[in-house]
Amino acid sequence: MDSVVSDAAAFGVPPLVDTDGPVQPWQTDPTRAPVATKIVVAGGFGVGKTTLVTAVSEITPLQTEALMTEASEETDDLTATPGKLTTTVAMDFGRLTLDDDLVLYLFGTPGQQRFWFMWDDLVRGAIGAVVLADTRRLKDCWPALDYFESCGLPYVVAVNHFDGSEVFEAEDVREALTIPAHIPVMIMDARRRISAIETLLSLVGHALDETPE
Ligand SMILES: Nc1nc2c(ncn2[C@@H]2O[C@H](COP(=O)(O)OP(=O)(O)OP(=O)(O)O)[C@@H](O)[C@H]2O)c(=O)[nH]1
Ligand SMILES: [Mg+2]
Repeated sequence: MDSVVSDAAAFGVPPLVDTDGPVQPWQTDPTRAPVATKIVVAGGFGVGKTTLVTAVSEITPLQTEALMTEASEETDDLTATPGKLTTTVAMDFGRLTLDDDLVLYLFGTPGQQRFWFMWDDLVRGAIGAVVLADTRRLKDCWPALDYFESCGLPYVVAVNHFDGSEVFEAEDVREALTIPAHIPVMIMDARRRISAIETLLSLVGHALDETPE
């Protein structure tokens, strides 16, 4: 028996296609089954998680940004990112097709500590995580590193150099965070699509090395 997809095509039912973003080859060809993978983008508060998902997503990303008010002055330190007006209160969601039939579904975590309880749900089924780090606030990424170490999820570390921050080599950051040699650490600009995609590719490669089946 033919697949449900080709039966639907025989009855003139259009294939399932997003109305948003460019149509990908795997969306219109019923013979192709893309490999869908889930990736988590984590790290401390205001380190560039939403920026990364937005920069690479080929669909309009789902965002759950809330305006920051004086009420959070005591808990949210904006010294490093004075221009930041909003914060993620649930998650970011975006999609990126690599090599035509590898589809990455990207889930950005909320950075504020009071929303960390959501991480357990966000990481379920993920193949790996990108941990973003800002060299001015390196300790802010420790909770994410600890979290992925303890749950055994493969991760890479991506250093997001903010304007005016001192520029470090990836190996300096590895040493400062005591990241084991087999885990990729790279310098990235979350605002630049190509740079962010390189990070995601590195994670996919690392996740395959760690869990080849
Ligand atoms: N210079 C520079 N600025 C960046 C970079 N990435 C993000 N930003 C800026 O940093 C600010 C914070 O970015 P967000 O993407 O909202 O950070 P976030 O990690 O999602 O923040 P929360 O969800 O609140 O934890 C924004 O104003 C971005 O424009 C970068 O690579 N370089
Ligand atoms: Mg965010």
